Amino acid sequence: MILRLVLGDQLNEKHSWFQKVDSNVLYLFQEVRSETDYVVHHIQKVVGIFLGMRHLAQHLKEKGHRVEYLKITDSNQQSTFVSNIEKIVKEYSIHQIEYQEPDEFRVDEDLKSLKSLGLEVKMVSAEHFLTNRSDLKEMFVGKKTYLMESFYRKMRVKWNVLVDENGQPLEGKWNFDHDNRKKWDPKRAVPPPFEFAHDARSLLEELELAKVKTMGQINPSCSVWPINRTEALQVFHYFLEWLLPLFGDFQDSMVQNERFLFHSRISFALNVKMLHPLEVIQAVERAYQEGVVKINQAEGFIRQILGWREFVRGIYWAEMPQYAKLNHFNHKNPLPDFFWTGKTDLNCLSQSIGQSLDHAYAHHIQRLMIIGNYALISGIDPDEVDRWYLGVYIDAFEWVELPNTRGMSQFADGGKLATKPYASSANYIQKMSNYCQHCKYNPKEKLGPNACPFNQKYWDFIGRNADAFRKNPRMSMMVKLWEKQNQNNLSS
Ligand code: FAD
Ligand code: DLZ
Ligand code: SF4
Repeated sequence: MILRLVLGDQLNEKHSWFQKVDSNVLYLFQEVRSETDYVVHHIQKVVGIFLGMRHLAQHLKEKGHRVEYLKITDSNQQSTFVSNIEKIVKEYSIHQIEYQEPDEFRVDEDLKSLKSLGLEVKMVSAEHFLTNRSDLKEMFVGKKTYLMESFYRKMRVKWNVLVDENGQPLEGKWNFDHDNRKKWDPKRAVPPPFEFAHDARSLLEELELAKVKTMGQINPSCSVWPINRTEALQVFHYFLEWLLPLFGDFQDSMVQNERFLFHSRISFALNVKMLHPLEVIQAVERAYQEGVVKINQAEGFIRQILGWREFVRGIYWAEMPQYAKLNHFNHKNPLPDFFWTGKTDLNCLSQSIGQSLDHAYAHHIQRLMIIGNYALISGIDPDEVDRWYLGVYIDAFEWVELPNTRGMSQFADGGKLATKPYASSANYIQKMSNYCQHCKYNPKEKLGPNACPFNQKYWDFIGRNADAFRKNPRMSMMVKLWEKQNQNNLSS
């Protein structure tokens, strides 16, 4: 008998494995402590994954497949993937184990150890990504840094997306970012999020019984996160119809009490493979071809998936395992307690962390320019920052979380991924959001009790790294400004 593993982020009912029923194949799903406990996860993330796993297992059973499902409360649980597998191998006289390429280095290493069982062990494609693990490394061999834009152009040509028959970009440009990112219009209404009635009550009791430690809030009967392909497609189609036309315009906006704005919320569905990136990209390209959206909206969205998503995955596999230890600035400060409660007077942080804890979601700019920016300029240890990001977001899996957090946001890789640190004072936050209007601090003040803490922390960050930043053409201007301020302070 063949044992096939289905991991919690491999919920792809369209995988070729499932297209033929074979009574000699046993599919194994495992709810295990090694996965619930490697960080403190958001409760909505654990529930989303477990409901998704349970749904796919049930769907496969109904189609006639043989399925073994280990629940977190089962008494015969061995608590790690490998120890459970060893037990099942004996129980079912398994002669071959197959698994889909795992997305995490840690799990990849664990599953390699299955070879020691003396059976045939085969790793197959997860049939999801648009690049192989090693493609990016090969593309940038001998280079010190990776460049998203050149990678992205190659991907556009390779997958024939928004290019003409000569491989040139449609409408003459590869990147339409300059046409996006408009100022927020306060009179504009945001469509409500698409929601599902899910009954998570018995699962929540099981998680409590098993004493799984989690963070954040959950509504046990209603969720914005899909748990199967049908629901994932509903979220995506809702995005196409109601949100995509304004996605690019307000991509970087941040608005008091608006959690999702015009973002798609498909990252969870993509990362657990309920949706395929190419179907999403091609649907958006079609919306452009049919005149439903302009090129800037379509290209801006496609770049995130065809470009950034594949790019960060390539960096993960090129740089692991050493990437997870990098700490370029040698930051050592602990994560403030308000990351776990959202309770702080800094309104932008209270909004962004608060919604992360309430919904397991914040959009890109909140993650980068509010929460990540604060951690960076405060000198917080990237290990602590990583653990928080890996736990709190519904879409957080290490292959995508780590390069975004440790690399792009904390610059802990010294610039392999980003050409400069994403650090800013209150100036940027005031420009891109209305958070400052609801805050007790003054974004314009640098000193005194009402001064926004982002200002003091930002200039301190520039000052303590002045020597290094002077050599970076994208940062040297800020060092000059910092020197000028110091001179003025000395002479006043
Ligand atoms: P949209 O804004 O609608 O974008 C569409 C899709 O593009 C997303 O669903 C996602 O699949 C893809 N995408 C956009 N930006 C990125 C990016 N930088 N890297 C990879 N894919 C991208 N994304 C995750 O999926 N998991 C993470 O753990 C994660 N951690 C992040 C940490 C930090 C510090 C930052 C700055 C970004 C992180 N991102 C992560 C990227 C991005 O914030 C999320 O993909 C996005 O907010 C998900 O919401 P959405 O589906 O509404 O995205
Ligand atoms: C994130 C997560 C959690 C919380 N629990 C499980 C689990 O119990 N079983 C499982 O198969 N997967 C889980 N996951 C997702 C895994 O962390 C993910 O499948 C691996 O890291 C492979 O990338
Ligand atoms: Fe954030 Fe400062 Fe603006 Fe307050 S004033 S919202 S702390 S940037």
